[in-house]
Amino acid sequence: MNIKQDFPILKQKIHGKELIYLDNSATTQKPKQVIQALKDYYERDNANVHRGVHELSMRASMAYENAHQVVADFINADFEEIIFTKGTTESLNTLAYSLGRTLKKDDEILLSEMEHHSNFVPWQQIAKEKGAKIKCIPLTKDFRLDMKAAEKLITKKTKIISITHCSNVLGTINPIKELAKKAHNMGALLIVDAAQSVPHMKVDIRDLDCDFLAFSGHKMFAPTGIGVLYGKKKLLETLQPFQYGGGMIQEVTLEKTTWKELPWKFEAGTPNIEGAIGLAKAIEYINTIGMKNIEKHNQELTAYAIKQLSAIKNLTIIGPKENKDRAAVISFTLEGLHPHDVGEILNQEGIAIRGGNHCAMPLMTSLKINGTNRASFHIYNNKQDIDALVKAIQKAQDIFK
Ligand code: C6P
Repeated sequence: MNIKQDFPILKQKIHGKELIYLDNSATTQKPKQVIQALKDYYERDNANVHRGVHELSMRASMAYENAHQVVADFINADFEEIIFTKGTTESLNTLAYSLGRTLKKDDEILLSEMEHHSNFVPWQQIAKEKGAKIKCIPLTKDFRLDMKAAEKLITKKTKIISITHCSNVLGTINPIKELAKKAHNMGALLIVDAAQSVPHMKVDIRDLDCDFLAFSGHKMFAPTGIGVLYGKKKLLETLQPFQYGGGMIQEVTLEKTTWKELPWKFEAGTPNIEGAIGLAKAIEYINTIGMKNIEKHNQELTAYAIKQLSAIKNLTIIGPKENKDRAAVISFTLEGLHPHDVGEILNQEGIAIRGGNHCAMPLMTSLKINGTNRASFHIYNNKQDIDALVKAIQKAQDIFK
């Protein structure tokens, strides 16, 4: 199967060189199947959803509802438990606002040092408002969560634990099942930031037993502006909506308003219909290749990349070196070179990687570094891409010698 052929954008040259796209943790490229689904929708079915009895509105509504079911099946949830948002960031902010309202002074929210700003700042802000406290699980020397420290940090005061499933900087995959058990033993809720895991591995919310889970469509071949908030039905039923408006109302009187049933209660306003349709198509695309095959391909590439990069002089990998519980995200620093300079040289070679703090400043502080370069792989990458990366890094080292 030549996967690269499914991605029209990859056919171009950058600065006269074949484009090698290694910035998949930022966003993935879109296969022609997803692009075609968006075109078909606008050429055939475009209408607002749940607001008309005309043919187009019914078609759009059916496609939009079907997308909820496709996502539910993908992560082993129920239809009512899938709320569409504009991405992981909005999903986590929704929780910080809705769940945050229930917090009291001196309640504790447990995060980790490797959180993305989207899973850090919303909690920090709501904690400030409520007089609650933020605690952070530190890292071990091999870039994993310090579970011994976590054990001590999870107490009766802990009300919410919100942790990334996979670090967007380190590639570390965290022991969510273990954290869920510890959280529930203390009566706390476990939220999972799955922005970097759902696109790369089978995620089953019942197996993980998390209470909420957030992810973005654009990191898994779907358009930007569509994301998911999964929540256990019994918890979503008790939560207050984050936004109010059309589409989520059962009845409004001068005195009070009642909400529609789940998931619509949390989807105020005209939703991102094309995004939802694109996400359903992207999941169909993933299922056709098979998540197990994707996982295997990405693991093999990661192992190869770690081996090749480790052989480069003055290069330090910032993340676990072994392949177990680690994803296709490799951060590295180069002695004496600024990540942006490296990124610029690689760009001249047609290679797209990311450099900087990756929206994870608390992690940079904990590691005592300003930033890293980061190469992240997906299904259309191959060993030749990694060989080209290695060559370009060596060129950057030669230039800045
Ligand atoms: N990380 C990266 O290059 P949004 O932007 O809402 O789709 O996702 C936010 C987010 C939340 N958690 C994690 C672990 C993430 O990696 C991201 C997005 C991108 O690493 C853009 S900063």
